[in-house]
Amino acid sequence: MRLKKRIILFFILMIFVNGCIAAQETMTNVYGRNLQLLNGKWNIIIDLYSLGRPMEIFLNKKPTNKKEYFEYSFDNNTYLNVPSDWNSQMPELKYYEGTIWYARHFTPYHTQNERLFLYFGAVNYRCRIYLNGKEIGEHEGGFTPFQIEITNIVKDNSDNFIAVEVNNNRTTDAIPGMSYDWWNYGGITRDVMLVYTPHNYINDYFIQLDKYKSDEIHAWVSLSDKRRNQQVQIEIPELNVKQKMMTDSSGMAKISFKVRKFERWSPQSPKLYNVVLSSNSDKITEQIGFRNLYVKGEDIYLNGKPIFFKGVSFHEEISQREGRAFSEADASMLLSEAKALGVNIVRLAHYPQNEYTLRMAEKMGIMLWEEIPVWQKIDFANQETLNKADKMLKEMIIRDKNRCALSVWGVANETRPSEARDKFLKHLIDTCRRLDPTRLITAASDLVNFNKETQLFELKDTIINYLDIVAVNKYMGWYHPWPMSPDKVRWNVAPGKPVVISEFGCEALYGKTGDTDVKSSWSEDFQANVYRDNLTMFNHITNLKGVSPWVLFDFRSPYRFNPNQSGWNRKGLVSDQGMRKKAWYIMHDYYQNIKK
Ligand code: GCB
Repeated sequence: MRLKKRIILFFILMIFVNGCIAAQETMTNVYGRNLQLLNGKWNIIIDLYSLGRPMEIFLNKKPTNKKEYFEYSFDNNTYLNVPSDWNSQMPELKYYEGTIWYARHFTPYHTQNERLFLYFGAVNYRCRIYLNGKEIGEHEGGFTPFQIEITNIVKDNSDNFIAVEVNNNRTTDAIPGMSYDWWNYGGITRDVMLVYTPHNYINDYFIQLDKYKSDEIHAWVSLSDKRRNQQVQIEIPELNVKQKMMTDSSGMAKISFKVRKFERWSPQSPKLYNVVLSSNSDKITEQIGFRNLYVKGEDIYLNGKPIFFKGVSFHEEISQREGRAFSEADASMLLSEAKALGVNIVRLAHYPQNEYTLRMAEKMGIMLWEEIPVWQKIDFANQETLNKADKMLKEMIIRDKNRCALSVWGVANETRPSEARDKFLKHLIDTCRRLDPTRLITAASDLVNFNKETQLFELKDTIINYLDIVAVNKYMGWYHPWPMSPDKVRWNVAPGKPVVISEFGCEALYGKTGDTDVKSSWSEDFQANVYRDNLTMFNHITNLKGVSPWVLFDFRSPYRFNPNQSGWNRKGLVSDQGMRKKAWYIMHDYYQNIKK
């Protein structure tokens, strides 16, 4: 009996401890809040053997008498910029995978009327947070935000010490897994901030136009205080909208209302409206666009008209700097080059990118496809891995669901059918539809193959039955030889559904010339020819509703050992130094000639 009691007590304690330690669900629109940025130079300790935790270096002890000494100190004149990866900041960290401790002091300007949260835009890959010597939270997943409430533990208006233990070791149970075709940049790679909110604050909302109807807006707003009968108001001043609603017992208020005469968001005219949400204790503003988006038969419709996705992908990387993109200026650089190519959509490869990038894309009239890094070779049979993927998906949707430019959620890239994989992806698709029934869902597949009997390209993967758009990565002329001349190739892939070519292309070293038929030349001419051939093939894919070449910029990859690559994936239409290759002009012309 006593033992039973003890076991129960242990579990209660565990629930309590875990409940305290895991980071909480993030608030939506953090940049619309009262913020104190903690960016800048942080002291660091490079902890190759991960000894800092057992040594409790987060206590930041200093000798208090002549006999005392400690084998660490953060007052070591060693700094890293936050936000940024660590690899690009010190030559000795270029290939580093392991643990680095970040630490700094801060003083919050906090009053009794407010709650205070620590918010991290992203830390790659896992981290633990310590405030004034106590562990207060942890997070796993390198590309999504998390927050920890510190209202009752922070020292108001005085000095506080924060330490963040960051580790980017690759593990089999992680997402992504053990190897992937991009650089494993470690560190605190996005903004860190203190967020001040009222006690009962608007923690989440979702406001959008009906999927089909052009005059009906749906909105729900959730307050942090989960009580019924609290009044919430939504205003769109430019449209003379002022709607009041009441919360239910879960603290959520819902409403649908008609709006006449307004401009829908589109790539040609990316109109956004100021939306003001208020409750008795809180008020938050942001810009939101409205558009209809759905799939009917083999077509994708934007605002009631069929649209062709003119796409491109990029990693969150500035090639010239050999580092992670992390600022608004970086977002502008990446998106401007995409816009110059003539795209109407960007596939954010292969993970949620900075919120700056999404907001800027929306203003520039670029639709978005966003995905979580379920990128090949994931441990699909592992329930823990599924839990992680599910959490990442939620974190991404919570952050970005109000971006009307966001058109497609991607749940996976190039996975092989199996019972475990199917269960895993179906679970993610269900989560996606539950949290956001409006967006189009896809998963990129590389399983389109030539069937010698039928002489057709076919795709055998039942997961496509659960998707709105069937996305295909196919490198004809590069990884796969042509079985016949490109103009003779015919596809029978997912009839009745829209197909998008989510990757195609070939490697080329900028400035290299060569014969168009010599693959090993790594020449721009060979690459240009591969593009011409693929575009010829696309003309004959009847349900093709979009293409997205891989990739906009040459990017760094530990995967690539050819001397022409030496650590770079050279499939960029633009080189690592920002020079456009011949294939860029072919793609540009192709997009110019598509009117939809
Ligand atoms: C793919 C992957 C992408 C790679 C690309 C390549 O299929 O989705 O992440 O970088 O191929 O270059 O091989």
